[in-house]
Amino acid sequence: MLLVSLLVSQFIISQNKTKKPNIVIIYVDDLGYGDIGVNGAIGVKTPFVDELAKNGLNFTDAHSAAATCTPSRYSLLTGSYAFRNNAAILEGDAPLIIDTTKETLPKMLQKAGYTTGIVGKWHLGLGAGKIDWNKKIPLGPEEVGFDYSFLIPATGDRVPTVFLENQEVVNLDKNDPITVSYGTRIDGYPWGSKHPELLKQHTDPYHQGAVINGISRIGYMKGGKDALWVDEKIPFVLSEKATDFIEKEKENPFFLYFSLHDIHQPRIANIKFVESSTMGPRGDVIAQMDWCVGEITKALKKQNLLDNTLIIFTSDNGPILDDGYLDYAIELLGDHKPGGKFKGAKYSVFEAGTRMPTILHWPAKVKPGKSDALLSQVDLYATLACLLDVKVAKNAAPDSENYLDAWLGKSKKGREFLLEEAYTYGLRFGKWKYIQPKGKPIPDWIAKKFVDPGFSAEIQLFDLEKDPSEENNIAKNNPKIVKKMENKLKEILK
Ligand code: NG6
Ligand code: CA
Repeated sequence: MLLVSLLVSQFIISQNKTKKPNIVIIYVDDLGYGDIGVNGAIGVKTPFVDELAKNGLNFTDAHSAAATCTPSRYSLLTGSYAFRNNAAILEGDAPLIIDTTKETLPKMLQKAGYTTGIVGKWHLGLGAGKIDWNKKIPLGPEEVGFDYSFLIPATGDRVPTVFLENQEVVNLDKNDPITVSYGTRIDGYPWGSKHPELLKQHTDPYHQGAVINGISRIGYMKGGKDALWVDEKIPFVLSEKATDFIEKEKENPFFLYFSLHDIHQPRIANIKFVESSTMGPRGDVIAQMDWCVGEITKALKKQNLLDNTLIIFTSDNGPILDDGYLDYAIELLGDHKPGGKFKGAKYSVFEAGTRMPTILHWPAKVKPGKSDALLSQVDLYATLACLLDVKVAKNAAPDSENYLDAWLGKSKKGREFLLEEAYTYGLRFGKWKYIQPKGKPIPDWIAKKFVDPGFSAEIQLFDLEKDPSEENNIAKNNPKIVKKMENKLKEILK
């Protein structure tokens, strides 16, 4: 009897060891390299994220594919550079930009036996033309490879401000249909431009459309009153949906893409987090984001799944202080450095635009530590396919390369060259950083954000080992490196 139970328990242990790991990507919005405790945050504490770093691998040179949201997310899910599809920040009523005939990261994982779910920000477009928000939307996460979806359709600062569950508006009263408009003003919710007295936060002129929950947005909207989200409750709603998914799928290997609204604007923290930092709303929503991370790790622990779940914690693009809402992020910053020692921000080709806080946590297989391997999120597709021994479909993921050993900390060797997409291109080659010249004037709406996008009529080259903050352009002294990188960039872009 003893022998039998011993054998059974051995069998269970060995089964657990070979069991496919669950995969959770925690994708924070606009979080900078320096915005987490382990990377030097000042003025806000991130204990749950720091705990992941303590028991996982903290990467110091891992990148989102681009310096803005839609392009980065496109690359993450398709393994393809955004420029191939002209992917740029989308309005809230834009059609789906992912080709549904091709394999994607979630479809590859479905092939490997995973149940797939997305909870949170989508921002990759929906439907094929004009969206009817009052019916099930025909093209979206389901067609891209997600078995379950609970979405913020675009951004917190764009209409419609409603959640979609499996591509249907949650809590929609059919007698109060939703109309959305970008460009043409429509009657419905009052406009911020006309009614500043309704606002919790003032904004620049670009964010003065529909006022909903005291916040003016980009775009205009009518109807759907019962379906409107309450900004202050978003972190709770999303965390609950994500933990419900974990609980429901606990028996199967699952993939959860937990795509937080924080710390994107409007940064409207729940009262639970107000003044939890010394940096005002931007710091408070970092604390709020950290709490959401804790909800996920607690849910995994509760199901006894934390050990064999591969969590990747990262962000879609660099930090931004003023993105249009007046929440005093600049004034209250103190000594905190959102991009760490790196120059740049969201929208910028300098390092902070794409160098992301990145932690991989998988206690069953990965030893804690730090890695300076040069890595890109575009490679997660091929890397996870290799981990699971799945073949990437022939016409899919043209830019995704397998760096499994580097992602698991067995090697420090990542990419030889790495593309950084912004409003111009950056290319990394070891310690070298090349920036493609762009003589055009800085677009007005970026210039107003106190962000340097990195435009210059001249070629820029930096030695990041000596000059991590990209201050000294040494292109003229290094013609051979410049030529090599120019050629490589041409080859990538052709
Ligand atoms: C910009 C918006 C900004 C923000 C950003 C998307 C203007 C002037 N600014 O176009 O408010 O929504 O798009 O951010 O419209 S991202 O993180 O999703 O890329
Ligand atoms: Ca973003």
